[in-house]
Amino acid sequence: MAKNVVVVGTQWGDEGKGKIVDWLTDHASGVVRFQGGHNAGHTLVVGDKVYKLNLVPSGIVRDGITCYIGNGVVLDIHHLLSEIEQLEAGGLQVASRLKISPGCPLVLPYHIAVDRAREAAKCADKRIGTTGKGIGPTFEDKVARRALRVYDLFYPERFAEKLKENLEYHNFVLTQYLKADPVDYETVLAQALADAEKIKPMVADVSAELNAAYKAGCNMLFEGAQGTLLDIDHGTYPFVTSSNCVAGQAAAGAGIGPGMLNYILGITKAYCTRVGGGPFPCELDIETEGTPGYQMSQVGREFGTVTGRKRRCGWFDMPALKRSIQINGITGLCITKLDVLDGLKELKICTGYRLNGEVVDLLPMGADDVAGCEPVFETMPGWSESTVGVKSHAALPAAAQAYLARIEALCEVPIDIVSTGPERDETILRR
Ligand code: 2SA
Ligand code: MG
Repeated sequence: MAKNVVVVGTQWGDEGKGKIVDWLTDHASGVVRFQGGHNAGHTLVVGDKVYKLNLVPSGIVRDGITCYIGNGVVLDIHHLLSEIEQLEAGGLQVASRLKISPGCPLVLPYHIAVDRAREAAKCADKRIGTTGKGIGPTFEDKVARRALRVYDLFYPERFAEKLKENLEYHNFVLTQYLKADPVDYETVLAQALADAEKIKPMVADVSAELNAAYKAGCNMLFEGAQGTLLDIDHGTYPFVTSSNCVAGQAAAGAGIGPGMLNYILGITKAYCTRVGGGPFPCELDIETEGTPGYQMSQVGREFGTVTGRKRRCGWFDMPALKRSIQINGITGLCITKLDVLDGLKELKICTGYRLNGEVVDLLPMGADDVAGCEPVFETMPGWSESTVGVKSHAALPAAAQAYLARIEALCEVPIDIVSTGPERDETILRR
């Protein structure tokens, strides 16, 4: 039987999922995206080339891997086409290896306009800090049952009619409610229909193909985007993205049964980052030179892949990880960017929060309670040696081994993989 692996971020995204998905492709025939959209930014380093992917699954950088975009992804086809064009200009074969579900809701220019106008209309502390890619408004359309989906593109008259209706609604919101400019119908229609012709050859029954591949014994990787704590249901609501980022979504967002998900790999950075608004209990100052937060930000190159924004940084947050393990049913963890902590005198692990006079060890639900959490820290010695590119557990400094062991003991899930650099071979497989 095939073994399907789901790779999810256990924090607020940018845990380094792309690199691990790439590393695991040696044992897979396909990589599947099942949620999010082009708000995702996955960075891959292959030799002297750096690839930044938004919609195309990370498997594309390796020959022979088929890539799937499942129905759970909201699709800006114009963005997808330019991403494909760029990757192909760099010498990769993309279009012939990419399969797109006809059920993906379309991100259209008015979603982007609404997303941006809505953020601009909010006062600073209420802003979600979205990527401005129209993700929220597209998922709203999906749930409101008015979204245009990929298959609509292939019936131009029907598409034109549905688009008109949709745009009337969105232009009303834009002009009357958000006091922003309307979006032009003819421009959107012409662009969408022109793009439709180009993506048509890539549209396939992803659900049927994945089911057939499973029966044929082909291993698939399900590549999560963003992170568990940005999940629309379980994250720090309302400071979340608009899709389910948890492992269970791999089934619904690709059109397979949950029994076909055999191993859930949780990617966890050795510290925490968050980009955008919302509560972040273990947050550190990242601006003052010489501080741990500054080191995380600079050495970790913590800047948004999509927006270039500085990511906020903080100490390892165990109550958040424990919640994440619970929601995803994590089988094993992969700790990434351990090397970023090299040289810090001491390290802190948040083991619980003080909340309303009690100490809790699980992230509470919703942004308001999370904002009220005061972290309780445990301090451990750091290490002075470099761990960059270390390839075996035994070669890690004793203090780094102790840090990993403490994380493992607190969360009660095995750390199966440790990543010590962006390159594929800078990885320790522990089991
Ligand atoms: P949105 O655009 O509606 O999904 O934004 C809602 C919140 O979700 C956060 N979000 C992300 N957080 C981390 N990484 C993401 N991808 C890019 C990256 C982000 C970037 O890989 O660096 O470039 O800024 C991502 N996508 C969405 C977002 O910050 C909001 O808090
Ligand atoms: Mg990212």
